Amino acid sequence: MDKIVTLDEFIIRRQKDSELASGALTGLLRDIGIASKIVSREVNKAGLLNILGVAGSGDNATGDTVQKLDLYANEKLIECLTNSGECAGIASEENEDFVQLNAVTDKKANYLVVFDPLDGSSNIDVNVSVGTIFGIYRRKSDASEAVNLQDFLQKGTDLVAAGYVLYGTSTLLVYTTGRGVNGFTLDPSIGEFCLSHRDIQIPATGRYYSVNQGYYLKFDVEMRRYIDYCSDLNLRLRYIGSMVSDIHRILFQGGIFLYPNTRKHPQGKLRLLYECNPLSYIVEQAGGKAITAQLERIMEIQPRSLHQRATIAIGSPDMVDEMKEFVERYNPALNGE
Ligand code: AHM
Ligand code: MG
Repeated sequence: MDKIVTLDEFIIRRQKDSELASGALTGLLRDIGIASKIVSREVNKAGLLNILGVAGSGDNATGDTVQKLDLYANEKLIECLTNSGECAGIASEENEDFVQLNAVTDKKANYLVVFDPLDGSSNIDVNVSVGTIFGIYRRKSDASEAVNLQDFLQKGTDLVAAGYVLYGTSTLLVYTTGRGVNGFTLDPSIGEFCLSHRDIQIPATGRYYSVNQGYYLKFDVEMRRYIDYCSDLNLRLRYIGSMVSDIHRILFQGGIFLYPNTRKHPQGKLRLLYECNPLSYIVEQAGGKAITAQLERIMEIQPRSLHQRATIAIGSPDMVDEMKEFVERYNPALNGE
């Protein structure tokens, strides 16, 4: 049997042979790992809490307030990131503004973490997988000053690490620091994330496409043409409504995930900072591609606000290229019509 490599061991080993990965980054990844173990435990208990809780009152049987899981996950991440003193501030999908973290040590913190604490949380009540998505940046401002908005408005190409945690049939943490993508499965019996998927490579093409086809009539003509093409090819449509799960399938089995502009969401629905950028970094590191429905590389978009949305087409490189060809061929604006 192969020797078990825990997440901690792996990141410490990587730290030794990489210029980029400082001890601080190692500490941050470890903090996120700890927070996600706690969240994983609560996600697994969620069904039970619903049974024991008094419906609608917000209290469980013992009188404790039952907190919404996405807010709970948000708090746990902030708490764990505060503890090590390596994180100067966070921006979260759950907070309107960024949050300056006052380190419990007097260390100067040089990193910022952006995250969606529990993506797809509307799926929790029906026992469908959800996930945490995170990205880590080096701060631009001086470590002796307070963090500012510009620190957080960095492009995806500035990410120093990104990852996701999938709370599914098992809990899996997948991350990159720009040197490939590796996956770790939580072994609940020892409470450790153990290396289970080394150097993940996305297939060049695949049999799956993932889009909310219910919005078909609200998509632009070129996107409808591309979706018709996928359907003509008899590709398998899979849409969980939980982006981490959909992207996870595509990362391993190949395919394309689309969230284009609709009439309700003319800029797309998904958030650039918390969802699109970190997942694009991972997919690109695994050999895939990620662009907007307007064909801009996601990672090169200059963010203008914290909660900015983006359209996205992400996945196997050949499929994203094919989608691009459809847009170039059928987008009236690109054809001078
Ligand atoms: P959330 O951050 O509010 O959970 O929304 C993000 C989720 C993604 O996980 C998923 O891909 C998408 O919203 C589904 O949206 P829709 O129901 O419009 O298809
Ligand atoms: Mg989300």
